Amino acid sequence: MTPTLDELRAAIDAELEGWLSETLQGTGPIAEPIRYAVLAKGKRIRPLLFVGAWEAAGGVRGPIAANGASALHRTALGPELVHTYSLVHDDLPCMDDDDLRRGRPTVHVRYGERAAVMTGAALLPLAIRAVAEGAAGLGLPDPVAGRLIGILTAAAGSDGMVGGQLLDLLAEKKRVSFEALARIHLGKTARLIAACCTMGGVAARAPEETVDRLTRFGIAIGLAFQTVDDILDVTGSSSRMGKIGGRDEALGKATTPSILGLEGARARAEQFGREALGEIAPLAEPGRLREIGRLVLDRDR
Ligand code: GRG
Repeated sequence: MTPTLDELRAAIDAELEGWLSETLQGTGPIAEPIRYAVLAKGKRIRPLLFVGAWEAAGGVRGPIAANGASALHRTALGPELVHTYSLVHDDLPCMDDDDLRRGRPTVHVRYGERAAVMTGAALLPLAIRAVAEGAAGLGLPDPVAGRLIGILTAAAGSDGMVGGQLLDLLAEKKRVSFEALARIHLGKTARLIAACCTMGGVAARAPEETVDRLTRFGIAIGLAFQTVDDILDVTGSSSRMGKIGGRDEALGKATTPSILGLEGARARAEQFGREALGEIAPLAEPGRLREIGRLVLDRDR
């Protein structure tokens, strides 16, 4: 029986908890803020997308070893750990300076700035380790494991998330064109989300045409995700979101609602959603990705 989305999220949470406990044993005081950051209540959209893409690419129909599910979920931890690092650093006073995240004080508020910088730095190599271990558990040949790590690190780096974050900071309090905003969203958010989808296809050993479809799905759903994030920053409830709303306006950020208005932004998110769903329609098992796509568009946190 295919697990429901909630069951899959619970399995990913269990893998996170179990793997971190094992991996951080004996690492000293850095273990506590790492666990605090990672085990907070995140939506786990990125690991869900990885598993959804693997299913969509036909991975679910292939032979899975007895410990295959755990290995699959371990590989899925890679993008979640990169994402958590980005949240910890994004919240720092020198970045967006936020006090609340995932419903509780941010890592620098709870443990201090030095610990928060080191927590983020430690999460990145942990992410690579999770993917390497997961790929080995799935029995993937070394070049495929290397490709998975290459996809994740490219999306996280100067040409992806870090580069996008810098563009985002440089654009504060400036007039920004819609095209420039799309570049920021692509870099800071959509590249990592797309990497989850590409990695799912690669881990399933899918044909390149399928992997390309999953990447295009991921880019479109990533752009939808950031557009909805911008909308929620204006309309969402802080207690529901677990972070303070209205920060974009306070920081003078360019956002989709600030350029297109709320209705225009909603229409844009739906358009990205349609583009995304069109990409996966021909795939073997697109059901899970469709469900996650709807969740991205309809979310209130
Ligand atoms: C400081 C070296 C250095 C690098 C900075 C901070 C950073 C790299 C990048 C920031 C990228 C970023 C935080 C983009 C925003 C993406 C976004 C909308 C995050 C919220 O994701 P959710 O809603 O969060 O999935 P949960 O908590 O559910 O996991």
